[in-house]
Amino acid sequence: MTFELNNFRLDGKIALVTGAVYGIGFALAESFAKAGATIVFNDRTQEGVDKGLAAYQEKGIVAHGYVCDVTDEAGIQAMVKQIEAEVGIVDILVNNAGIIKRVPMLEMSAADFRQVIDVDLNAPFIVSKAVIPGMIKNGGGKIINICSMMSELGRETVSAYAAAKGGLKMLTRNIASEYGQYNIQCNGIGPGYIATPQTAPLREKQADGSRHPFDQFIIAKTPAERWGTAEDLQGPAVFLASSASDFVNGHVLYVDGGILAYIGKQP
Ligand code: NAP
Ligand code: GCO
Repeated sequence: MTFELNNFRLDGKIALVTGAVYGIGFALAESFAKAGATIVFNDRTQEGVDKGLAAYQEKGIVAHGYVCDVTDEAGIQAMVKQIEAEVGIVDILVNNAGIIKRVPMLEMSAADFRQVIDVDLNAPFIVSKAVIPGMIKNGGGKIINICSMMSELGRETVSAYAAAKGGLKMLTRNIASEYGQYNIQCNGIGPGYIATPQTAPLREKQADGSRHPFDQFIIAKTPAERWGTAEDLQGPAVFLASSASDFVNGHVLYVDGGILAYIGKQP
């Protein structure tokens, strides 16, 4: 295929971004809409869906919102069938919905560990399984799994999250391996440390007005010397959702300001 700038466009495509009422999911959906895609998203509550619809409307985006918990396999199967009937077959799936529990492993209950695995790893399996048949029927599709620095690195208190995101990297490679023959590309995006509600506790100002120690730590570990923004992820996501990446498969694209390449600033 000869290169055209239009290769980066998403016109006529239907993109499902899970958990995209705010945060990274919302930013990715916004960029997909700017590239021409029709946006579909879900949240666990009608209140969340309504909040999301209003937020998209504020950006001039007419999105389609569905109430569904990504861990509910029957619910996801029904939601995807409803999307296919009401909007159309999903061309692009972003498995974005995710949680984290920051608890020292010896203090973490097995139930909490399982909940993180359920949302961050089992759910991408469940949602991918629901959309792949339509993609095969459609002649292809794009799946983007939102991985993490913790797909490569560990740190104290995030054992469940790292196990899930490490597994999500391998699920990405396996979907790529199993469904590449149907012109489905499955890749990951590995964000660095991004300023969203999920990381707000790590950036809280201290009582004396100083920066949170973890905030200072991340600045020292990032060559770009800043936290990422959800907008930093938009270009890489549009690339992986577009025909410009049709021969990129099973890859995790780290968008981390250089963290994984860097030993860290000398104190
Ligand atoms: P966030 O601000 O906490 O947003 C997470 C989203 O997922 C929310 O919309 C949440 O909806 C939704 N969600 C959670 N559990 C769900 C479930 N069971 N069913 C449906 N939706 C559910 O997180 P974020 O920072 O935007 O992160 C988004 C993704 O990027 C996550 O997978 C995260 O692990 C990953 N990530 C984040 C960073 C970072 O530094 N922020 C870096 C690397 C990777 P509710 O409002 O209903 O809870
Ligand atoms: C943490 C952070 C990280 C980020 C992200 C980094 O507690 O270490 O929440 O896990 O969310 O995953 O890529």
